[in-house]
Amino acid sequence: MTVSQPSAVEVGLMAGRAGYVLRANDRGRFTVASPTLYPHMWSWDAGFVALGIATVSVPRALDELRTLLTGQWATGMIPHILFHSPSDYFPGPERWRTQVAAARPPEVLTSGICQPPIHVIALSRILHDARRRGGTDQQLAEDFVRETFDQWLAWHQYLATARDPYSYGLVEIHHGWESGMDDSPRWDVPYANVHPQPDMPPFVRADLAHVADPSQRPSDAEYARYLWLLEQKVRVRYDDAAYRSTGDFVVGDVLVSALLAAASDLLADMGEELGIGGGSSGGVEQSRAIARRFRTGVLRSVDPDTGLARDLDLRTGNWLEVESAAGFAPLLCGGDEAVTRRQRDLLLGPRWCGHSRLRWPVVPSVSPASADFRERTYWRGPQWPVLNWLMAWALNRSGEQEAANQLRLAGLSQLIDCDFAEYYEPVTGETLGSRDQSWTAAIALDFLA
Ligand code: 9YW
Repeated sequence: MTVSQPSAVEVGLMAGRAGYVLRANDRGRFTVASPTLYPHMWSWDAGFVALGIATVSVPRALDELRTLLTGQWATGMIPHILFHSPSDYFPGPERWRTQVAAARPPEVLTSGICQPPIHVIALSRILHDARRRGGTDQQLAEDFVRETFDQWLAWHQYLATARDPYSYGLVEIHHGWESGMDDSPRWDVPYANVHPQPDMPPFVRADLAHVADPSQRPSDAEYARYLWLLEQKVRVRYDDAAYRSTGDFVVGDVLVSALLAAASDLLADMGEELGIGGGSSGGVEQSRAIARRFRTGVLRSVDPDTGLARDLDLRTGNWLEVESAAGFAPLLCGGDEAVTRRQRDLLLGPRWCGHSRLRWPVVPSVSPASADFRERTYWRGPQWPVLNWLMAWALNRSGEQEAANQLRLAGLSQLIDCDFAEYYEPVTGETLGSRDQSWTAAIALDFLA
C-alpha cells in the first residue's frame, strides 16, 4: 500500500492538536502518560514525550528529563513510574512499598522496577533540535548534557552490571512490565513458571474501570502473576542479586539490550562532542564498551531461520521463539549490515508492515501471520505508534531513509483523526485503550517536524 504525504492543512491541524494534548497533560514539571488511565510519569513514556515537546520548547523538554532523574535510585536505576499526587491508579506506591529498599530516592515516590532505556536517544534528538535552533536553546541543551552525563551513565551502568552480571550481553528483566510490553506473547513461556502464592495480598484492578472492553487488556490471571512478581521484589527489598536467586521471572530482553547499545553509543558521541567523560577510564570509553557488549548480545540472539532476534529465558536457558516486533532489535543497534538489510526487508514485507490485512502499513506488535496474533489485545497484535517511531528512527540511522519515510508517512496517516490513542486495531484501524496518550501525541510532533 502506498501512503501519501499529509496535506499542509492536515499537518497544521495535527501539530496543533498534538501540542494541545501535551499541554493538557502537562502537570508543571512533568507530563502524565495519559489524562485518566495513567496519571503519573512513566519512564519510557517520558523519553518519547521529551523528544516531542522539544519540537516546540527545548527548555520544557529538558525539564521533563530533569524531573525523571529526580526519581533515580542510588543503584543508578531509573524507576518505571514516578508517582505524582494520590490517584486510583493501581498498583500505586502503597503496593510497591519501596521504603523497604535502601537505594530508593528519599523525596520521590516511585515503583521498584524499570523500563526500556530510551532516554539518551531522546536526549540526543533534543540536542540535535536545539543545535539547529542555536542560541539559548543550544546553550541550555549542552549545559544539560554536561550536568546530567554521569546520571545517564550510571543508569546504563546499572543495566550493564546489576542486570547482566555474567556479561551475556543481554539485559535481564525481572518483570514483563520492565519490557514496556506487558502481556506480549514474548513472555507467555516464562510467565507459565510464575506461580502466585496464597499469601499474596488481595487486589482490585483499576485499569478495567477506564476501558470499554476488558478483553483488550491483560486477563486477571496475567495480572495476578504481575502482582506476584512485584511481591517477590518487595520480599527481597528490591535487591537484584537476591531476586535473581529467588524470583520466578528472569529473562534476557533483546529490545532493552538493543536500546541500551544504541543509547550508550549516543551518550559516548555526546561526551566526545562536548569534551566530557574523556580519558581511558572515562564515561565515553565505558559507554562504548557497553554498546559493544550489548550489540554483540543482540546479534547473537538472531534466529538464522526467521531473521528475528530472540529473548532468552535465563531460568531455563531457552530462546523464546515469538514473532513480536522486539525481534527487530538488531535494526535499533546495528552492527551487521547483512542483518540490517534482511530485517528491513522483513519489516516492510508481507509478514509485517506489508501484511495484506493491515489497515495501515505500520509496525504491529505481533506479526499478523503468527498464531499468537490477537488484533484487539494490548501487546498481542495492536499497533503502538511509539514502536513504529522507533523502527523509523532506526532505519533512518542505518541509512535507510526511504524505508524510514514510508513508516513515518504511514504512521502519520494512522494518526490523522487526532485521537492520539494508546494503541490501534491493526485490521480496522480503530483506536483502542486511552485517548490523548502523551507519547502518541509526542511522536506525531516529531514525525511532523
Ligand atoms: C501500566 C504508560 C504505560 C507504558 C507501558 C504500557 C502501559 C500499563 O502503559 O503499561 O499500568 O503500566 O504497557 O509500556 O509505559 O503509557
